[in-house]
Amino acid sequence: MAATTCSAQKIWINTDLATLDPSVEAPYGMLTNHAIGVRNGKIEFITPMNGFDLDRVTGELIDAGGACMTPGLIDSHSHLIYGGQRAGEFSQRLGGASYAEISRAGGGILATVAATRSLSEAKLVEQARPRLEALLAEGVTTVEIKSGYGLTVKDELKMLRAARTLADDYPVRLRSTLLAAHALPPEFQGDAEAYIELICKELIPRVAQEQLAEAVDVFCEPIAFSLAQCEKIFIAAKEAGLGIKAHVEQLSNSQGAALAARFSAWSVDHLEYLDAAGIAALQQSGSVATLLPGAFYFLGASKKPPVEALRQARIPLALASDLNPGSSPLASLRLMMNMGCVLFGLNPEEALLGTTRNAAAALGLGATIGTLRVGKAADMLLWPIEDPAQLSYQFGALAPRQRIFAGEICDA
Ligand code: DI6
Ligand code: FE
Repeated sequence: MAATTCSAQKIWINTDLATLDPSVEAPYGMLTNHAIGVRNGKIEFITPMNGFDLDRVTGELIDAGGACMTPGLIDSHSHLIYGGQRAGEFSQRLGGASYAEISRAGGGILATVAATRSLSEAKLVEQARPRLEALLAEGVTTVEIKSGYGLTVKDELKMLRAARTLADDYPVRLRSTLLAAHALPPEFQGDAEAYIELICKELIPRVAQEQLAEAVDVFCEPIAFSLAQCEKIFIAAKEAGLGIKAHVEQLSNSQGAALAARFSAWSVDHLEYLDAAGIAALQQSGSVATLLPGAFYFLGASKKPPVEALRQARIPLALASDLNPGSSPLASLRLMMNMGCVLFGLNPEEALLGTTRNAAAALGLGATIGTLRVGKAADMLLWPIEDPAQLSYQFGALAPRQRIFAGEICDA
């Protein structure tokens, strides 16, 4: 085999690449004993060590010593900007109250809304720092952050700006999502339609114009917003050129997934109550089904999402943290991979796909991140593992040996 001339800014040699690339026909898209070069923040080449002539290489060489490289992890669903905490509610639930009961009694999301409204953008950023830092330390290189605890034009914009200010301080890609339809704010009690109108006529156009979010999300549940209300929001989001994501079928079967599928949603999330009609609709739309085992676990839910039916229908599955103060105060995507396997029956390869390739698609970023492939962003992790299944199997005492963001090494 002819020697390859390889030129790049940085080249990792002697590494097993879990590419997750569908064109590589091996579990995890594994390419053993390869070299990977990066230039200008992107993957420049991938080549076998066998036939790779070190004398014909230009670039800084980094010997991975046989370690395994994966794409950076992507948390495609989080609410990590918020004020305060809700440990009191946790105790109430342990005493027998349900999440929906607490919510109807004015606690729940509205308690966090009050705390979030009372904080400045700078204070919100400070409170969120440890949560983002925890995700980054375990290998997250892209995070989605939702608004939804402001519920006024001013406070929703404040949350979205806080998300941007926070992310600008770290080597991480941010996707932000407007979730104004998270709960009905107290000022609009008894007039949900007026709030929906405010979201559609004022908030969505403003957020699109100021480029403060890339997508719009809704909480489609009897305790939150109806199908008809969510549809109005999707129409406004489409008109504004924003992506669509949706919290659906978490606490009830409300047919929200089928509605979101009609609008070609990037993702539909939760899905414990998803039925066959919802699955058929997702097959048509190509939307990602995002599972959130943290919320299932933390709320002590018993109904599981229909994983086997989703698998049979070949719907891409993502796993995300849903990091939020009420239903998933769990700042770990790796824990979600473990829970996705143990609680929902994913296999470790599906769990890693769910936090890389399929998570990228859930953010409309399938073309730029999520796999190790020439031309994609060089967001990569070098792990002290022998088998990529360890990333789902083991929790704690396992962190990336090297975290590479846009081609730059940024160890914690
Ligand atoms: N579903 C959830 O699990 C979270 N939001 C949502 O739409 C809960 C948010 C909270 O309780 O603060
Ligand atoms: Fe959520």
